[in-house]
Amino acid sequence: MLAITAVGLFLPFRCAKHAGSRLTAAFRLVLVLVLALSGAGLAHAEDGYDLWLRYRPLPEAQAAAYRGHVAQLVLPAATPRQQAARDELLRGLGGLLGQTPPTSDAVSVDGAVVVGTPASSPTIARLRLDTRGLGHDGYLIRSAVIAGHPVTVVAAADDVGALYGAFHLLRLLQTGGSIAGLDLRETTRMKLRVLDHWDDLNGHVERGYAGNSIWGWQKLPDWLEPRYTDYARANASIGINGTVLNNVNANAAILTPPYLDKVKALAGVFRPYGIRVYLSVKFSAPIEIGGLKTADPLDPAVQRWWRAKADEIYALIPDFGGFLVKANSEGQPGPQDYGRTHADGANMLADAVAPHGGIVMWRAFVYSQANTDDRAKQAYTEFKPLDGKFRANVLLQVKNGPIDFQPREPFNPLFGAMPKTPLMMEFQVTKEYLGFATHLAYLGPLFEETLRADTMARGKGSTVARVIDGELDGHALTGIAGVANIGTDRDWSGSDFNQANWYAYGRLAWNPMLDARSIAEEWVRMTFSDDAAFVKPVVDMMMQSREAVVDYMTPLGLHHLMGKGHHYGPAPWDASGPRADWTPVYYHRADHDGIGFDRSSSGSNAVAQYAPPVAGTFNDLSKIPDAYLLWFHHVPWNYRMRSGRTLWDELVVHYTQGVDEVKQMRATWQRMDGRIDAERYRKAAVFLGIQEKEALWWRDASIAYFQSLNGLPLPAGYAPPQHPLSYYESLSFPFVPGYRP
Ligand code: GCW
Repeated sequence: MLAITAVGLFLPFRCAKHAGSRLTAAFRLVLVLVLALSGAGLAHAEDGYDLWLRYRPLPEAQAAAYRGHVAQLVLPAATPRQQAARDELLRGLGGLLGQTPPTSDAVSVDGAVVVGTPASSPTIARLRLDTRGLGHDGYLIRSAVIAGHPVTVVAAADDVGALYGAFHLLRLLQTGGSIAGLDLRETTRMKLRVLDHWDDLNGHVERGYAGNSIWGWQKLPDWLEPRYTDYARANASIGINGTVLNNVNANAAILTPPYLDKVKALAGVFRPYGIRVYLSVKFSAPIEIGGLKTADPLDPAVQRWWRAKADEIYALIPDFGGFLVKANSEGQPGPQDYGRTHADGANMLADAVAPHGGIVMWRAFVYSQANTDDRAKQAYTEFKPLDGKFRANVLLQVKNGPIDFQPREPFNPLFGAMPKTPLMMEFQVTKEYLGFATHLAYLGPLFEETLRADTMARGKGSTVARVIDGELDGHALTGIAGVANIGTDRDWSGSDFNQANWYAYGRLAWNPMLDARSIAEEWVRMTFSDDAAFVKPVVDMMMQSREAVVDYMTPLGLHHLMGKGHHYGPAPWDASGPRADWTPVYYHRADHDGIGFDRSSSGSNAVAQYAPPVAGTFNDLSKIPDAYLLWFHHVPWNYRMRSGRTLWDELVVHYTQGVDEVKQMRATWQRMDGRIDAERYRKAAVFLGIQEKEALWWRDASIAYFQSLNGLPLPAGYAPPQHPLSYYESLSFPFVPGYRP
């Protein structure tokens, strides 16, 4: 019965969209029964699993126009990587156009698609295309004529470039792009484009809101979930070429032989897709699993242990990527436990993997309870003096902002401050601080804002993007990491809209200069619908969504006001232990008279960590953008804002606006009912409802608390909080997902 109801509900949308026609009621009923009996309706439900690689049939007119351009596939399939490109094209073209083109060794018809490298494809070799300068990953897509036949050529210097080119060609078809007269050249400057999984060996995902870890450690190495291959396809489609399998709060067991066998099995699944595996390592592993008494990086026995461990790993996985390390931060062991520096620790590991071409990603997310200085300053204080002291195969992995993935932070002052060290960006794709799974918050604008921020370190135009892509200081080793939002949920990311953050991260990793709006557009067309009446309003809604979160959670530069530990919901009142720099009151510093963290030259002087022109702007109340005001300044509640309002009124306006923005998003989405499948429509609609409730909770709890300090009335026309402050303070959340106590 259930199946029949479900199929009956979904059909009108699916038919209207795919067949472009209305079916008679009788015919529909017959179809409902047939589908319900066969179960096919449910099997093909739009449950988000297919991500942006859905390859559903294009409208017939469009498909017909494309078919003439993809009448034959001329491509090698001698290696697993070539096979992957071939399989994807067959799957994609078959799905989009309703028929798979025949494959052949040579062009024999108009409209052939020729894919490969000069080494893999004699046809490509004969074209004598200039594939120099494409690197391993780059590719050309060109319209050409071969043996009198118009063809489309996807050429690269390396098989992985050809695979990326194949995905690009499919993207053109999925987004309604023209595939005539093509002359595209794509390269990337970002060498390492990595997803960091914060997955524990017991299946829990730290800050994961999409179910458990997708790695089935217990069944590995024997059982290879089909999902692993789909994961690799999705990543390859956006150019991600590395995956760190385990949490930076690492368990040393990952380095033991049974686990390394499992890692090897996963590496084997990912290899055809150009993805290398990396592991997070625990600095104390030589003690925990090596039987040594110390993990001192200058101890020869410790060095030998790591070298042997690296040799063991590379014997199993010759293309293993290297190590990611969180050391001396939030309770993790590290070189400072032995009076050594972060450089000593990183270099010891770098020496172990160097003979195999491996790298070390050493995290700069380091701050200490013992240090009473402003937490925002501590990473810079720690690492800036180490510039030039790291081995050539070490990257310093720096979070986008100086605190911790907040809805808005200024860029991290380390960008631009360490010219002799390759700095790797670390973004968070999982929404630890932006509403978990349910809030619709498209992170493209957040990523873009950071990448385009001008550090002014080497004069105007020294953007963060140019720091990390190596251009500014001439680094060839470059990288970017995103903390993954992937789990066992059928839709991978906890919501369909969260998939856009995975997608946007990958696209920006490939090219940090892409703009967030175009990426959103591409994603919407591939994921939901190419219908202009859907794409425009939904992209507008996505583009507005992150600012809405900033407004209802942490406007005007406020930050870190969430509940301790679980990070779900507001707790600006919290002043409890165990350490000050984990409490909201440390960050907002509000009292009866004013609010904000004074990081100006009269306060902690964190501004001085930025290049002088940037520091000058942040330090000066008349110049600082409103968005960063309370990050850098402590001001009275009656401080006069540019709008003419007092700071207090302005805060209330922003909080309220945040809630209103979510209401608008809901209204926009309601207008989309019927334009996409009912399953995904409904899920997003319900999630937006949750978001509205929680946005109001953030607003009301924040206003109630700050009002309890300043005793000021709300501006006219603004509703008081729904509940007294004591109600918000009484809420507790011991079981939220992703929590690490
Ligand atoms: O954002 C904080 C998280 C921790 C995380 C830490 C880090 C992996 O709350 O869960 O631990 O940052 O980035 O190391």
